[in-house]
Amino acid sequence: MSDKLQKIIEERGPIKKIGVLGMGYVGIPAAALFADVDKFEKVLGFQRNSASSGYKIDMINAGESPLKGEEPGLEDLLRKVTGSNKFECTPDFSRIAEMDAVTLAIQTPFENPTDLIPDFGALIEGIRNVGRYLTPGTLVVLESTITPGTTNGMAKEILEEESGLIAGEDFALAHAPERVMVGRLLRNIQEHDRIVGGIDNTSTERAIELYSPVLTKGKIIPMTSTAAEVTKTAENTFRDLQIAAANQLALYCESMGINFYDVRAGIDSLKGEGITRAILYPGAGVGGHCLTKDTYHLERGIEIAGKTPLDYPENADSIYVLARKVNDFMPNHMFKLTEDALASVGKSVKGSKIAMLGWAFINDSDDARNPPSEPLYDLLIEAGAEVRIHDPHVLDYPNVTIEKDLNAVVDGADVIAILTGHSDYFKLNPADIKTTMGKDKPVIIDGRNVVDPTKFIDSGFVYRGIGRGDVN
Ligand code: SAJ
Repeated sequence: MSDKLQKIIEERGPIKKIGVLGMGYVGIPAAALFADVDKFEKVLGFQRNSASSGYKIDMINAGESPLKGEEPGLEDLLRKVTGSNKFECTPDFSRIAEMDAVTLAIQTPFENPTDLIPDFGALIEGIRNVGRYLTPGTLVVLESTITPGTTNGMAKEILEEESGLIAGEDFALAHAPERVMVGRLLRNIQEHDRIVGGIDNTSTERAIELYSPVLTKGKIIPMTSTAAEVTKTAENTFRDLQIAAANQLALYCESMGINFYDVRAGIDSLKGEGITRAILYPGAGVGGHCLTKDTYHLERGIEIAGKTPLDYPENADSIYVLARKVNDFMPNHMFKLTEDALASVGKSVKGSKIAMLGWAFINDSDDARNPPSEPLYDLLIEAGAEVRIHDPHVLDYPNVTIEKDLNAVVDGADVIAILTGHSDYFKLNPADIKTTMGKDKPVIIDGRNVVDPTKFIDSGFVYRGIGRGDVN
């Protein structure tokens, strides 16, 4: 604990002004919630006035949310905190110098997962901007999901280089990873426990002061910055691993001609103290901005933050990376099911009309970051199929046409393939769909266990479903 930093912070007094870099799915709700705290005087949202995202500045200052999709409570809160001038969005990064605390919520994709090379370009630019205007006693918090060792490594170095100040001596530095899901951003920030990891105790204490007032049901869980980085990357890696375990079991069930969901109910029935059997759900693939990359951040953590050589079985793959491979394989399996089903009615993928239902990576959302539907679409096009895409929520996506009229998309199709579990698709009526397809032997491929196979088979469909070896 540096007494010097402690002293500077005491002289500076309680946190009053907060800056948030990155006006996206994490930064905007976080900034609005900070601004809604009485004891915080002012919140600035820093947004580059770039061609691609500069439009957000005026929208936010007009109390409107530039985020796509339903976000309960966000627009009302934005109108409230911009109306009272507690929250303002600005492209003027020099005002960082006025802030007592600055958070960074900037995307951290991977450039090349195989070689574990992240694309930290946007994050580094953000950290440099903070470093340029950093003043003694300021708290800097990384909220982005990052490779373990980044806060106390790359981020600290850049901030010190740009500011000439010393982390832990002149300014506080911490990692407090976001844990939000689209469609419930505000609630997730208020109700999930908050992991707070400083590079030292003073930094952790200052970060606790920042986040405590925003929490309603959630509590603060303090730890070191590296432990916080591992907590975040590992919780997503474990979820991805659980999904991969379900996907692998589903593939086994198909091979053995049994129903995954019977097995799942069976396994899930073993209850009692200490017995947790969190079996997740198999499906057409894993998408989104988080599970598709956080495993690689964790893996890279060994390189960046490893202090002693890793002791691990020789020539054995990381089970986490293997899980990524299994989940990335599922669109290929959807293609295989489509090919098999068409062959069973004497057709091939080439020349067949395929109606893909669902482009979003998650149900009832318009979020189409890394959608599992895309690799399947590419495989079908490559194989010479004619593909039309329906999604009730996603407006547009590069290089594909997303349609809103379900009947038009299904009209004349040989196959309908369900990729996303949107609520609309649970209401599909087999007889109506068959009529619209106008085929004697229409095919349905269910990648999200949305439809009742019996109803479709009884209506004359050839059915294939992930994990449904009993009826495929
Ligand atoms: N999926 C399955 N089977 C399942 C659950 C999900 O195939 O049983 C698929 C979904 O269809 C989707 C993908 O996985 O394509 C990701 O789904 P998700 O429900 O994990 O959604 P994310 O990625 O938006 O949310 C995750 C969450 N992480 C954990 O629960 C550990 C969320 O809490 C995080 O805040 C978020 O990542 C993030 O931002 O890191």
